[in-house]
Amino acid sequence: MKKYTSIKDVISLPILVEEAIALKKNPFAFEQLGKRKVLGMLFFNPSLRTRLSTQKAALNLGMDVIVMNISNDGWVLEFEDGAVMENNGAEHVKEAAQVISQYCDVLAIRAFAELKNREEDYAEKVISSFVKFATVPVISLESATGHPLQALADAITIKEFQQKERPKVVLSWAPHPRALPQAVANSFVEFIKNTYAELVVTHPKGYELNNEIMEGVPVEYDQNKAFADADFIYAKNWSSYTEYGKILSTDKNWIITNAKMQLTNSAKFMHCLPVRRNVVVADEVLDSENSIVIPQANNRTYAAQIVLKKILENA
Ligand code: AN0
Ligand code: CP
Repeated sequence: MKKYTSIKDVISLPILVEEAIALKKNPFAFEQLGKRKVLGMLFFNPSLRTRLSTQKAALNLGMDVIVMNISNDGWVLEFEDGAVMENNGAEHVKEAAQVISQYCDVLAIRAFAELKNREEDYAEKVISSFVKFATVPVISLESATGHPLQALADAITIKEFQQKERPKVVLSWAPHPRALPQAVANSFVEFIKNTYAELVVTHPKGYELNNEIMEGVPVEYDQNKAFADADFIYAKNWSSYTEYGKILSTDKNWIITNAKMQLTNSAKFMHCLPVRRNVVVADEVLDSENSIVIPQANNRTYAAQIVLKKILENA
């Protein structure tokens, strides 16, 4: 693997999932592979799971890790080609990416959508500039439009918990007081489409995701209907893609409650976390036996570890 910024970098998702599950059984089997190799992580946004699980994955492979909260501690970066840098930008990504590449063997970056301009966000300015100018492999830790390490962990979790060959997996929009990116939902759809599961997406009108990503995936606007016979409910809020970055609904009927879960086939409940309790999902669901959000978060380590392993092996 030469980089990991989207599903396009994955040759076979089912095989990658199997390999991650095997690695989870024997996490220190490759502790020599990363010896004297450095993972550099740059965060433009906050993180708990991504930062710690990716660091742990690197340590399991014998790597050293350096981390920088680049928004707080770094120079403001300029991304525009040919910019006359009289304003905020103090350093161009051209230099920054090349310099950082001399300090590390793999570079991982978190840079969320700004949710102001759809074209700019979907052009992936930040991560694609680092891919272009860095001289080492780049990993996405959530970019403007995707969160591929989360989606890989989600695919691993579904594989571990599924009780039938073709489980019904429902991605349900849920309310949230702040405008959130579509990244987690986009990657979840792109990845789960590449498994044997039956995927259905449910959301209020106006929350349609990008057409290309949704190609071949049914949308059911009635959440109750979508939940019928579901084996997995994956809750996530996202802001509107069509009316870009807007909150069009805060309808509390979309909160995931026990009554909603009763409509399913005793579905497992999933969420990428962090989650706002009793806003996105009721305590009764999150605290129930059917909630698998904690093992799901644990799988972030093995998702990151299989990706780092493939990058280190250039396989
Ligand atoms: C972020 C998002 O929705 O993209 C990160 C999720 C992993 N969530 C929040 O900002 C709450
Ligand atoms: N799920 C996830 O990416 O969590 P963090 O934002 O805490 O890293």
